[in-house]
Amino acid sequence: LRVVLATHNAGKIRELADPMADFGIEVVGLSAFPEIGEIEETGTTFEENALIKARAVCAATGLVAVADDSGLEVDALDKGPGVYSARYSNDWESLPGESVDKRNMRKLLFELRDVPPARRSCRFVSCMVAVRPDGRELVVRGTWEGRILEEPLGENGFGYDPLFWDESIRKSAAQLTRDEKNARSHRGNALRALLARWSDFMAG
Ligand code: ITT
Repeated sequence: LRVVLATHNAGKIRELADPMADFGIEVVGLSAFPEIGEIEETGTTFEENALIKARAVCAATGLVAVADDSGLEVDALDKGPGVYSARYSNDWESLPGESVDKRNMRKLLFELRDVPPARRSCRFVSCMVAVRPDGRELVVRGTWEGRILEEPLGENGFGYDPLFWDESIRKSAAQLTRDEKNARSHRGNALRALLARWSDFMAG
């Protein structure tokens, strides 16, 4: 039974596809369905947006769809950028050659410029949902606690990883291999919760 991963984010695909395949799930990406364009995320919570994406892709493909909606909650920013993490710096102009991820980090560092290390606590959140064509839905969540560095560190991962410091291992998320990140990340934790309930969800 094929399962479609309802994301256009290459970083998420890299982190999810292999562990799902290792679990025995035949994963197909959205690239197999070029007719499905950007899905507008109109929700105000990770759960709402994950459900919007998974329901739309399930309806368009007739396959079981899995979506991840995720983001960074910074306590000093009242848990922002949160569901707006991907779009955080859309109101900023890019420097020449600057990626959206880099521009997002530049804005975050600017907004936190007067916030000392002790008050830079944050967490990554991932809400992962699976939707079956008969309407059955499964919703799980994972988090990862850390703090925002004062400058980027490391080259791996995607998004805000170079600014996310995990004090328990004294490394940034971007200094971890994919497996090391999955072992502790919000997405890894959400995926483990999803897989723990997968056979019940798919039964019947
Ligand atoms: P899809 O909706 O197609 O899945 P997206 O990038 O728009 O892709 P989201 O709306 O869930 O996905 O936004 C998630 C953003 O949160 C992402 O673009 C990053 O900026 C940030 N983010 C989420 N997980 C992250 C991680 O593991 N490491 C670094 N940044 C992460």
